[in-house]
Amino acid sequence: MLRHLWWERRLLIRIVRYEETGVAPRLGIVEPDAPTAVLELESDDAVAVLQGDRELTGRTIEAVDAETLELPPPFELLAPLVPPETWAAGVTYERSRDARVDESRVEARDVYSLVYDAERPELFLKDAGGRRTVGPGGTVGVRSDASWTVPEPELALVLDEAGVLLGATIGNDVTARDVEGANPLYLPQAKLFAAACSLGPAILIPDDWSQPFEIELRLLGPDGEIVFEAQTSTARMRRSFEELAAWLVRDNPVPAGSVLLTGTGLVPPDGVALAPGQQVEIRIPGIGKLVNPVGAAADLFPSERSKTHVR
Ligand code: DO4
Ligand code: MG
Repeated sequence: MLRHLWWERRLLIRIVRYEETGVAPRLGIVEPDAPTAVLELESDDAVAVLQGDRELTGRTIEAVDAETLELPPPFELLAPLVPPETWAAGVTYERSRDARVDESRVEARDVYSLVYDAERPELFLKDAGGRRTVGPGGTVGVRSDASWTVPEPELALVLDEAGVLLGATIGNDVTARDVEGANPLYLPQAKLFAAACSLGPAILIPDDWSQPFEIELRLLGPDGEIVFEAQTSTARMRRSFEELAAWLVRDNPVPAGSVLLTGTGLVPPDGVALAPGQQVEIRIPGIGKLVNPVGAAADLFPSERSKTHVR
């Protein structure tokens, strides 16, 4: 099933964004039949490209790897777009509900069970203007006042202003679970800090949104040892992508090109916490592999990480 999905999805269009030293970022299409060939696009407007503006310049760049889509120097792969807003859905998988109930240190644990079953989903703002977001290879952050930070591998939807699904990429909703567990009102502090979000490596334009996506997580230690690995499928989500997008844009002027993370179904065991020196790898067959080292959030303010900031 997995291989079948991969085969079907590899023939679909994927969009990447990259820069060449000293030149403004460009967009490219990964050649469906040759998954390391990046065909440069005339347009630098990701929404227009997702909506069909796909004129090519004629230049091709060979990626180093078909999954990470890493590019050779002087090119650098960036997050596939700079979302004006990045939103996230929460508690869309049973695994996420159970983990949050367990982590809660106050008598508010019911909120997670209630929202899992409710008609209205949990939706929260994760970032604006890409200020807290890094792309492929960028370092994701761990806040200094948290002791239990985890990666949250999620399918990320790119939306137009009406909430129509334009494409899908990989997102990491990095979360300070001890901050979240201390009190649900601390959610913005548990979720928003320097480099708390990662997107990439490509935006896939699926031809059938009803097909589930497999999501694989691997957390590697400083010597490359596997600290944790697991996989899930969006088939385990309690809500559909369209349902989440419709709730998000209801009476809410979300700009085109905004991203909606769809929730995590992969939660590491309680003893596992992100730490500088580790590396997070998230793979979604058909989209690619998003790889990010882990560092201290305090060192990752936009001015200090201009190379990795989504820009
Ligand atoms: O309610 C807290 C956030 C949940 C979340 O981010 C998730 O389920 O992915
Ligand atoms: Mg999440």
